[in-house]
Amino acid sequence: MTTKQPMTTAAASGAATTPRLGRSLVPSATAPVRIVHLGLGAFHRSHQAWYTHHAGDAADWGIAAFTGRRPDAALTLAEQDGLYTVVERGDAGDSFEIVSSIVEAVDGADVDRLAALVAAPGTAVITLTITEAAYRLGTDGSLDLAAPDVVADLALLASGSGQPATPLGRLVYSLAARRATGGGPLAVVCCDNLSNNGTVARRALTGLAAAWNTGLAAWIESNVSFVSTSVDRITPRTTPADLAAVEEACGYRDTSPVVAEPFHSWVLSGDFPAGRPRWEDAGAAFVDAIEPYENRKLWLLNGAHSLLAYAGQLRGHTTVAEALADPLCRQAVERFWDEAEANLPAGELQLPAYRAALLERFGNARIAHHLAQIAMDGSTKLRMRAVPVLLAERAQGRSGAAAALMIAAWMDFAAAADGLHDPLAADIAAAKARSGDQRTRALLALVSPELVDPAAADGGAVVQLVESLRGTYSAPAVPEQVRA
Ligand code: CS2
Repeated sequence: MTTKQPMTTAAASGAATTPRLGRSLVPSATAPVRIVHLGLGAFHRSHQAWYTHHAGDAADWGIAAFTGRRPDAALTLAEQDGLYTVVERGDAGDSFEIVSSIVEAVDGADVDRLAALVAAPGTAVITLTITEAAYRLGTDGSLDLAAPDVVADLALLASGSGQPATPLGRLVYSLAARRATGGGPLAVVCCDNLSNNGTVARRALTGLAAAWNTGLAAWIESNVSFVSTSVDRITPRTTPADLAAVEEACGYRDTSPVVAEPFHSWVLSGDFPAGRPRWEDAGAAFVDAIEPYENRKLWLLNGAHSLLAYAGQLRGHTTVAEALADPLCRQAVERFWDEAEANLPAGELQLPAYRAALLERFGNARIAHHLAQIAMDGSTKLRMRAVPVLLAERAQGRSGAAAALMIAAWMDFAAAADGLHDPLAADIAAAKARSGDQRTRALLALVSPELVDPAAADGGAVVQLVESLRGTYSAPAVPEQVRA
């Protein structure tokens, strides 16, 4: 076990009451807020906040981070002046480091504070980890203006009688404040696992703004730069044992540590009209064409995650490492990777090395990455992770059976699950009430209408393929199509 942070005097002297982490215990400068973040959770803290902490100019770049639905994460972090420990958990042991880039942790419901900070001329960057489902993408890829929470936010914005409740609504409201005060251009950096995530964020925000105030939509178009990124660092949920490990190793009490694998990657593409931290000092890469990197990560890492989440849970596993150790799950992952790899440019992406590294990262049994956490919001995730590979394979005359198996496993999981966590939970429940291939067709249409398009050359064939793969993980072996 290594500790990057020196032991505090309390730990060294063995004092009876362990002190709480905070800036008076571990003095650290408080950088001015220049980044506003929406979605204060473990991943933001192990990734963007960690990169900002490690930027050479970190002293100039403080983050004000807002929670999503609940205030809890902001309250506990605020009690520690924004400081928290990153526990880097490798195969060989843990190392501990205090991250100090978050200088303000705020309840997301405090929309006045969000608007004030977004409007402040010093604010240059807005980062987002609001989850894939929060972009409320309709199946045609644009903002679903009929989604009930979008409708409710629009009514509030139009009447001026209250403040919006969704992250997109709150951001649009805050950008209106920036426009009103002449705060000038800035960058919105989407860090959610969506392909073309900058474009998705642009569409969602301008779509919402246009439905409220066309002048604001035009202002966003000309003043907000949408940066696309591919983000990567496996960050499981923190457990009580992690809190105890930090206390024992570091000699202070931290109620908000975050555990992450040693690996981290951040690829970005886009402009920063008001500047940005030197994230490259911490290893971030700035590229012109991001799509191949996004697809490599979304398909190979996230796609395998979703496959393991559904197949693995159906086979009684709890974590990624456990599921990967099951030969049936491992075989399905390799088959899916073969299909994905056939649709990625070779060479620069170093796919064999990337796959080998993934096997090692997933196999890190010290990281208890729960399949139930990954399984959430399946309808949105499969649209990014399985559908493009399935369509690309079929366009080339191949079956796409391994990608189809991921979708079939999701359907079996959804059939067995009570209280599915999914933005389309009600539609999924309605589709589940049907039978046979009508049920499969209805569920497929929720993931992507393209899969059931009667005009497609092989219209109907995908339905039959997926239907034939249902029940694979309650059967003794992987079916013929998925073998070689
Ligand atoms: C996971 C991701 O929960 C999920 O859907 O696939 O959170 C994954 O762990 C990260 O993208 C890794 O960078």
